[in-house]
Amino acid sequence: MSEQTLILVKPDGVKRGLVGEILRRIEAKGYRIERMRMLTATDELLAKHYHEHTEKPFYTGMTDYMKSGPIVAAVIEGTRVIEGVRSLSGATEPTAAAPGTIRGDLGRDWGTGEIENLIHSSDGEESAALEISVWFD
Ligand code: FUP
Repeated sequence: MSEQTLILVKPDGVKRGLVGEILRRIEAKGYRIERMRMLTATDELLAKHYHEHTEKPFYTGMTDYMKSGPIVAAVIEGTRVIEGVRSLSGATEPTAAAPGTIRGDLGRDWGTGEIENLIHSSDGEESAALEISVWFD
């Protein structure tokens, strides 16, 4: 049974010219881009998207980074795509993310105090459905 996940190429990915490379890895794996748009995130969209994190100490800095430039939002489709794109993305911290992953190969700590990790991908069926509705309502 095919499923869908939501990815965001974050502002660092767009600024560094990595939109093509990140989408290339997802497409090369065999998944299909079902919808895509470029936009600049707002506080309102981010509060819905990151509703689990709104009370965390890192929330303001993280959302400032997420609003710092355009992002690319896409719906990706395929069997077990949620798990598959999480695996392609790698661990949250790019310094520690395994080589071979998007974050591990293309990301690093830039000393800004924020985790600039290039890509967001939904972590489960429920969050995928919610996040698709946030960015493509
Ligand atoms: P991930 O599922 O890997 O995208 O990571 P989380 O959902 O745990 O966190 C979402 C985003 O919050 C991360 F991409 C980066 C940011 N974050 C921080 O800035 N500091 C933290 O301690 C944890 C997460």
